[in-house]
Amino acid sequence: MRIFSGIQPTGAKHLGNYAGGFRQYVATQDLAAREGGEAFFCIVDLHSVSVEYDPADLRERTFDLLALLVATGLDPERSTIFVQSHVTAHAEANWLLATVTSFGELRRMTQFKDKAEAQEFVSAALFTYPVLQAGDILLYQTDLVPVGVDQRQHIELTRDIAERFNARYGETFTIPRGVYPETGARIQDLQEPERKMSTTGGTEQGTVYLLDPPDAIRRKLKTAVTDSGREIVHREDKPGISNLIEIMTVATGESIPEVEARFAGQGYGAFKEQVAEAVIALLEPIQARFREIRSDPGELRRLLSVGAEKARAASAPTIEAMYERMGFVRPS
Ligand code: AQP
Repeated sequence: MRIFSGIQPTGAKHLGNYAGGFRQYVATQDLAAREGGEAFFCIVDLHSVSVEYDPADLRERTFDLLALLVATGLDPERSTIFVQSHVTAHAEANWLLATVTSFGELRRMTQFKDKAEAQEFVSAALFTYPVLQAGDILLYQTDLVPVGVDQRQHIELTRDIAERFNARYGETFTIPRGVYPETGARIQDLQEPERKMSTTGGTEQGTVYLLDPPDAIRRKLKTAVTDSGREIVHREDKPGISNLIEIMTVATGESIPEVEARFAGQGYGAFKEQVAEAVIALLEPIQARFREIRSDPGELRRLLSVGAEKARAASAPTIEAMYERMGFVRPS
């Protein structure tokens, strides 16, 4: 069994990324170990440059993200953690797969539409982003892709691209399946609970960053938008409280009914305080590990070169098969 997921190094990582990403990476790393499989986690720096960014910032954030992946529980001995641009097969697969992806498919991607609206300069890279993502996944003959539900449309497109390539050139790719968490698959912005918590599109006060100090977390949760009424229940007409309940499940591992039962009859104010304390308890040990790991750049560089080597070896047979089946003359 092969697991693959990617995460962008730009921007400060938030609780939504933890719920749909980091937390699931650790769980699937364990699953891969139990099943005798392999897990690959990729810092997708090529994706990050599809929107405006600062090169110096990208460099620092790449190391930050590596440290955070390890601090949240990934083990570089058991999983392959690597940087996308260190494995050139990703850029090559992007071009080859673009030939079996239609303009119409890419135009329908809601992430492109949302992000394009927010950009002054809409790059061609932002438009073709899902093709690069499909290549990331398919190069590793991936079975499972742990992600948040915001990525569902891209995963479906990846499956379509893989099926089309297989039909046209012969069986080449495993058809991957998205893995979405039962709760916390889409954490919403605390200030605007109808929008997802996001690096580029959210509000500062409504976004809990994984490296936020406890006071900031308390302040953000305290001012979280709630709904009318008093009941602490997970219901469609209560997006604010439902979001806080989901955050509580992510922080403590409880189910939604367990959180509802524990806080039945209590007011919103007390509940928000308890959610803040649970998030702080979750993040404090992660932050301490992060600081320790991040302070050793030599070790981080070593981890990256080990990861790149493993990822190159794992992806090489697939990119070679793609070239062969598409009729390219290969160097002897
Ligand atoms: N709000 C969210 N709830 C649950 N999961 C989420 N993910 C992102 N937001 C939420 C999941 O995090 C993983 C990494 O996503 P990414 O590489 O796209 O990182 P990002 O750019 O920091 O994510 P954002 O905030 O979603 O960025 P923008 O603003 O660019 O749209 C993925 O598995 C994703 O599903």
